Amino acid sequence: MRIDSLHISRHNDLFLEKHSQSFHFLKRELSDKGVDIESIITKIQQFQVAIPSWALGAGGTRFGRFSMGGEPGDLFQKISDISIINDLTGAAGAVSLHIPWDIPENVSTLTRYASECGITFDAVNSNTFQDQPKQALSYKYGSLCHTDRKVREQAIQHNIEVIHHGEALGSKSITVWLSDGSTFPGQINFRQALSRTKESLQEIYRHLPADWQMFIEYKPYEPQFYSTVIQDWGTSHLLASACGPQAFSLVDLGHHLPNTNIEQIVATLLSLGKLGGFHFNDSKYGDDDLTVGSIKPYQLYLIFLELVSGLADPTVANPPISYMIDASHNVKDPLEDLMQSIEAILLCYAQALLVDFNKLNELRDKNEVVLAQELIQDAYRTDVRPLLREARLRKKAAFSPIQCYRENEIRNQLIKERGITNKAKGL
Ligand code: PSV
Ligand code: MN
Repeated sequence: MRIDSLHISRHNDLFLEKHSQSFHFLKRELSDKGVDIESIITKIQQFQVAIPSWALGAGGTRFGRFSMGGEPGDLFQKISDISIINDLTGAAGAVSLHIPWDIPENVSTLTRYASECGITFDAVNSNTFQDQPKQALSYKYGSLCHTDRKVREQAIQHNIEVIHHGEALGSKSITVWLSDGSTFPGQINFRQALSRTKESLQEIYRHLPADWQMFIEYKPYEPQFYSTVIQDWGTSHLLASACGPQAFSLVDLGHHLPNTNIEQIVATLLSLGKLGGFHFNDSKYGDDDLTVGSIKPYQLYLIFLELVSGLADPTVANPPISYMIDASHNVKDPLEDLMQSIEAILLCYAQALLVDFNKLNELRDKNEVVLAQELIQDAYRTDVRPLLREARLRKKAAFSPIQCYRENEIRNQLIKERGITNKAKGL
């Protein structure tokens, strides 16, 4: 289903007067500080984050799964759900597919439908962390790192097929996340596993179309609990460099050990020109995949400071970053949760855009610790919600996406349309 633009404009009308007051108040305040508010609004309007095809149903844990009803049963319905999020927020115009969870059948009808919905195809994701029903060889002991050449070849072939699916849809990148590693000391030879993984990735890279990028994720543990072959950004960078200029590292916020300084990793990868992709989520303990900004919003802001200043720095030769939300959970309506994540991302982005980085660097050069900290905290403590609302109103998206979603009883309509018990594929 699509959301009627009339419903959005009716919703917006209710807020226009109040919004105008708070927007103009903030505009005056920021203009007095020398902030170019129009360029910030344009940047907010342009910011896009892809939605994964696996985040639209109830996520569940290994202990249970609680559906909210009306889950999308196929790829068309998933794209339709993303178009609802995009119509309401104006910031989610792309889908990221995980294959084989979502094998695109009837490609021409699918791409036509997606374009009618205003949705494009972002990175395609391969899956060699699960065995599929008719698969010849098992990934129980790894895929690209496997000791058996035939298993490695099967996994390489799968990645090549994923690239072909992506080409048919108009994707321009593949994301590789491996669960390869070991659960007990002594299980694998670290050096050989790394070297086999490198050779396998290089083979996949040889099949990458000239205008494509390959993103390599890292993760310190889970589902393997003693070691993972690509445990950290350094290993991911080493492998991306060994593949070539079209290969990059991907930072997933949940893929770090507690207290890791992720913003510094972002800065380092940017200075190497090797930050390709970003998976947003939040975590309290491990790879919790919680709503973005729900646990550590200040960390997210510090990351955005590095993204904004790094990408604006003419000495940094990094391509545009591919952003995606990689969250999943059990207790919320996923569409509402994704809209909360989008809001959290844009808030930190807007706050980072307020910072005068020339001034910040002057303070840093003079070792003005207190003033440098004050400068970044001042931006973080600014309520930039009127800027986000203004950006949405100008795009004809909703003043308050979640409220508009509720007013229009979208979930109930989806339940009527699709039923209460259907289950989204994936995970
Ligand atoms: C792994 O934890 C991960 O972050 C990778 O991006 C996967 O492809 C995704 O989650 C879905 O399992
Ligand atoms: Mn991820």
